[in-house]
Amino acid sequence: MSTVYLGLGTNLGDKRTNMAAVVKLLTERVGEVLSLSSLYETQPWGFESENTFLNAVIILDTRLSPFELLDVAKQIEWEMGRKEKSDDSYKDRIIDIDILMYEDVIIQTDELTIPHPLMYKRDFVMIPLEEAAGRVVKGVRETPKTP
Ligand code: PH2
Ligand code: MG
Ligand code: MG
Repeated sequence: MSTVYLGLGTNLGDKRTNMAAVVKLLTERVGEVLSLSSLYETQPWGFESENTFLNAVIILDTRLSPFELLDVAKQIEWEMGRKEKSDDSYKDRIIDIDILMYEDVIIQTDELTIPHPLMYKRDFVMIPLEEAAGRVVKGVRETPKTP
């Protein structure tokens, strides 16, 4: 079993519904959820859009390899209706699933770079990551404190 940290983002359509759908599909196809951050409303970073984002970080245990996980993530994005071509420019999207970290694995290929090379620069990743990771101690699920 490997622990994987995923960044989730959506800024089109019913964003809360998109988040609920992606969490369900990840649970079914990737593995058990160890932790899920709150949903954060964020301004578009790195491009102009009138559509704000919802962002979150989810931590799961998985039996998938990093490249199997990448394929599953792309497949879920596709099934949820993400149709824009992936070129270098950022665009509005129904759902984005980014692999932030996978155990302590380092991968640098054209297809996949882990850890995610821009994660440290992005508050919309680091703030939910801190929240979600703070609840996971060596893969043991902890009950979040009630507010
Ligand atoms: N994703 C991007 C580019 N900019 N901005 C916000 N607020 N949230 C995102 O998830 C996001 C972004 C590229 O994937
Ligand atoms: Mg992204
Ligand atoms: Mg992406």
